[in-house]
Amino acid sequence: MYSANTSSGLRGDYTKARADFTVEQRDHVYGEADHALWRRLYARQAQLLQDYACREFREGLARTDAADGVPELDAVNARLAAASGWRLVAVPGFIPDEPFFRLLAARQFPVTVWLRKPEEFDYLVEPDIFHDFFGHVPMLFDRRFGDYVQRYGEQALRLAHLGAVPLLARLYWYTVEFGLIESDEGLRAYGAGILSSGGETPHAVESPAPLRVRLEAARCMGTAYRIDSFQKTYFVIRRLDELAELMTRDLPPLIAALREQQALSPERLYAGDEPVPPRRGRLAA
Ligand code: HBI
Ligand code: FE
Repeated sequence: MYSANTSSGLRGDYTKARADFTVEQRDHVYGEADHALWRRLYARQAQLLQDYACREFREGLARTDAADGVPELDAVNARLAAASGWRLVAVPGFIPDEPFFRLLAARQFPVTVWLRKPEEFDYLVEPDIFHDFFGHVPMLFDRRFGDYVQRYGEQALRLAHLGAVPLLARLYWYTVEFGLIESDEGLRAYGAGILSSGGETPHAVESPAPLRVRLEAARCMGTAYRIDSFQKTYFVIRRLDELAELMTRDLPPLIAALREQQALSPERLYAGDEPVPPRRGRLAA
């Protein structure tokens, strides 16, 4: 059952949400058409992943056991808790920053309950359960990645009074959503925004069009991002441990310096950048 909340401008039913913005997933009914659409979305992405997703994502996805229909979060929670201590909670859709960070800091990942419509197969603006679950949950099985996301939530709460949220949001965007990793299998994606998108998956890894640079905290937090097109710059890590390490750095001085600075453009390189070449593949020039 879909209902729109028009006062917030967000899609989803926020009327039954608790103070922490969580809801009961079982109050949302998925029909056979939803399950069929899920299976189509899953099949398309799962086939791309073999070539484009990092090993940890592929292994995590297998452990979700969600190929056959819209998953029940509690069924996955038993396995996820044992693997990494994370727990999935249902939310009506996009939630405000502070409750979002509180959930992450408590190792609870918010998953939107509603699924897109068939005509939105390739693209939608707000996160739905396919993006949130298929895109984000596999990596949460990895303890190193899970530690990063939890610490991100903790630091965002701690540093919000310094005006850090827009800067940290860029880091989240360019890692959790659009991150690439150069592993023993070559360049691969781990970001949920990439791996839940049929078009952006090959683009991010193989297209000669976007820029790719080695992840550096200040460079990444200083760079503006696009929400209406494929990314113009991707940041590349070498090891998943790098991410949690970023969150143990002394961030307040970095935040103070960056707040004074104009946003960097995602459409050009800057002095000191270490460029990373695309992987040779179907999209190579
Ligand atoms: N809420 N459900 C949901 N999903 C998100 O990814 C999300 C959110 N609220 C805030 C938010 N993301 C971002 O603005 C923060 O990362 C800054
Ligand atoms: Fe996301």
